[in-house]
Amino acid sequence: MSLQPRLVEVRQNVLKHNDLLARSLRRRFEDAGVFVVSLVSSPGAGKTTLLEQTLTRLRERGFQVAALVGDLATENDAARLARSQAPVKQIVTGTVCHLDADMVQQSLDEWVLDELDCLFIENVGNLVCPSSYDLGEALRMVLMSVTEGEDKPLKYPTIFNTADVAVLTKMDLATAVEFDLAAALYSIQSVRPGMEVLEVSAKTGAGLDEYLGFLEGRIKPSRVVGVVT
Ligand SMILES: Nc1nc2c(ncn2[C@@H]2O[C@H](COP(=O)(O)OP(=O)(O)O)[C@@H](O)[C@H]2O)c(=O)[nH]1
Ligand SMILES: [Mg+2]
Repeated sequence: MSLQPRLVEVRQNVLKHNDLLARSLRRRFEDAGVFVVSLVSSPGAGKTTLLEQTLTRLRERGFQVAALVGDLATENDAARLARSQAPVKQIVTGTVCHLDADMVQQSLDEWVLDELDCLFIENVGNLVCPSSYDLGEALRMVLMSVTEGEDKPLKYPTIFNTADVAVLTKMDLATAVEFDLAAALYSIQSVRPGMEVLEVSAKTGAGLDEYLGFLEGRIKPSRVVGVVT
């Protein structure tokens, strides 16, 4: 027997296990009334910066939010996100270039999901590996910063195809890097026709109200328990 078919078989088994677990996670999240959002992008596109703002502002608006964050090494991002006062856990993946449903499930042990309105999962910065792993999320957000080049969706179509919404980040730098918005939108629509695209700057706050409105519209309004002061 050649080695190639065995490798394919193992990969299919891993994905099948992940898909089954993700399906049960999704049911668990739905039963608990938790809206789960994952963030995927290349390293440095601005996931943690936007997520810190998201957690802070949703808390101010009365939502109970929490976050899981994956990285190959360091707990740096968890420390940054914890400044929002939301519960945060870091998943250190070692050599693994993506989160999987097992990692998410294990991280939920100490949390009471019923008490949450929204759980965010920041994936490892990578435009390839995360696309194959369902985490049981209700919404997958792919971030693309204006400094990365307008053709990234054409080069990495799978991550855009598996996402539900695209967020263009660092819009405050658009002019400086001669970002071509029309070309970027064309790239996104080429691989995922009809995809909703939001434009934000976590630095200046531009676009954040519309972005938060988009999220709020998807988090169950019945889960709002009052404004946190
Ligand atoms: N100018 C600008 N810089 C940003 C913005 N968002 C993030 N950054 C910077 O981009 C770098 C990477 O951000 P980070 O949130 O760590 O990205 P991540 O690796 O995707 O989590 C940091 O130096 C941030 O300060 C933004 O909206 N505007
Ligand atoms: Mg990060």
